[in-house]
Amino acid sequence: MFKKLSDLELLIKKKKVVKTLALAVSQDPHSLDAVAKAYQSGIIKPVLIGDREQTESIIKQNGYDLSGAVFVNETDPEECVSIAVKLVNEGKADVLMKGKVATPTLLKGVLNKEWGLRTGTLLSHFALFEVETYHKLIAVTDVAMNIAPDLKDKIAIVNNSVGYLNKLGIAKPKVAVLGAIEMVNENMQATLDAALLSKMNQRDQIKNCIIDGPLAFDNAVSFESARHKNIKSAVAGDTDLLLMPDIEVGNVLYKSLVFFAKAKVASVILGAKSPIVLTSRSDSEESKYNSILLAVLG
Ligand code: COD
Repeated sequence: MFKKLSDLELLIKKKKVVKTLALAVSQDPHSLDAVAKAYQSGIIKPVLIGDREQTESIIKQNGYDLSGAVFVNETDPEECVSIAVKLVNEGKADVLMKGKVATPTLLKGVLNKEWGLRTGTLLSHFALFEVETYHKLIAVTDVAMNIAPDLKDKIAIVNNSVGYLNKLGIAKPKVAVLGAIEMVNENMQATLDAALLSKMNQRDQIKNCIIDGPLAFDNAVSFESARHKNIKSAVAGDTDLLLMPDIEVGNVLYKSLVFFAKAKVASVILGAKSPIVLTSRSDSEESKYNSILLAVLG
């Protein structure tokens, strides 16, 4: 597993990947900053869909070099999403990125039955963190798309993330299914789902990974905590992927890591025809850039 998110850039350069990125509602300084950086690194060819006058003014004010960008002038956000999604659908762009538009507006476009990016599997959010106090990058899912996943959804969410981690070179990622405790409690649905996911993995119903759960957060990320509780697990303390019980837990963990632990992050939506860069307004330019790297590798 990589230790730093900057390792993603080295991998892209090694593979010599260049992708066309469609930015939906492009008049967004933070997104344009990351897009300009990725363009200058030779990783993407940008298509900027939005208010052209405002977009060009931001580019000029900040002195970005986006000389090779294609502009599509459109002032209505929903129409921008529709144009960008259709470009990806028709194979004219490889990566969709959210600009100055609300998350549900973008996701509704992505899920559109006629021209969206559905593939028949559940779409889910995947975030990859670089945390100083952990010995490798650690992925977290789903903190932003599926609100209250049931067992079936959780299987799809694990499969999306494991597939992506396999692509990044981790042949058998270690997956910790989180609960508030490491014991099965019949009143806590998260612990019941976790036990079932572990058993399905043991029986090869969920492949290419090692799943254990329920694990409390401390057991999942610390050998010491697991040893202290006498937990025998191939995952505890060496987790590659944390599966969240629901969006609230996931979102609070994501923001705690960023705000309190100063973690760096990259995030994408998986399960669509191509990865989607969907960062939130509070994410830094660096995390938007890292997310582009992650999507380009998908
Ligand atoms: N994957 C594939 N298909 C889906 C998914 C999914 N994750 N979610 C819904 N669908 C399909 C359904 O099967 C249905 O056919 C259609 O889409 C509409 O389903 P609804 O009515 O449940 O979905 P919507 O359009 O009301 O909402 C979908 C959202 C993704 C917009 C919704 O789940 C949502 O708002 N999620 C949280 C987004 C958010 O605010 N995140 C916070 C970011 S910080």
